[in-house]
Amino acid sequence: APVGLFDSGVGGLSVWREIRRQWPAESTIYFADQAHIPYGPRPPTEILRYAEAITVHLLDLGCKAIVVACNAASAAALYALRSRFPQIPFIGMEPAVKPAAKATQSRVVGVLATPGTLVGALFAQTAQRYAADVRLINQPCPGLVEQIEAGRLESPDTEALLRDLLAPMLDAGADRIVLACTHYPFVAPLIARIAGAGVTIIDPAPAVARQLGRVLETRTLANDGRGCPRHRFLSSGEPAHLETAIEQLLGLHFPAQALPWTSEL
Ligand code: DGN
Repeated sequence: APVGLFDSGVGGLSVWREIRRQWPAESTIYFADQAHIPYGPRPPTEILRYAEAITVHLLDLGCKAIVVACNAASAAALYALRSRFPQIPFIGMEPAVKPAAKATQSRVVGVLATPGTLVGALFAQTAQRYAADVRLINQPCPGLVEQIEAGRLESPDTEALLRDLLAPMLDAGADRIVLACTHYPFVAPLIARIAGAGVTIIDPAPAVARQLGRVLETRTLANDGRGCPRHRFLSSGEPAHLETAIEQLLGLHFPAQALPWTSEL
């Protein structure tokens, strides 16, 4: 059975890439809710409604576990999904403040996220745990998801936007930058260039993929490696857009299918 993943758009592909690297025997179904992107500015109740509908669909397609490959959706919906669908495990995104707080030398950590993630209870809990040890500079990044969806990873306007967004944390002496939105790893090279040597960027995708592996092992759901893994890509928006993104962001060619059902939500 496949592992299901979903995101508002192409960001979760940064998590998909890591899952495929760590667990090459697993089949996957990736759902991009591009009809409703961006999730960031939407109320949590609305995001939860989409997340539940997507979960029902992924269950219909036979998924054995679901990775909520979106920080905004994890913040808005993870606990509710776990209690509403107890029959399967959910793995969510958590801002990687812990490894950053452990490793920082300057005791200043920057966090980049969409506005919704930073005001959510999930983030408040995480932030509070480390508040005594490190100074967290939380930076909402309106507009950055849109640039990445449009494939503008290295363009001058994306660079200008990022320079503005990074200035406060760099001025404050941050030596760790946490990417708390799954879209952002695709601009990590640009962030690294702006931040310069001495600043480490932390992408939680490898840890999330490891966590998925532990969950599959514990529940004896891991694929035995027989048979050929299959990967499907679905979009509630424009499938051609998803195909182009897969090619541009991952250098892979996969067909994507349209799913019109979300227009009924
Ligand atoms: N990739 C989503 C996240 O990790 O939060 C982006 C949220 C959005 O759609 N703005």
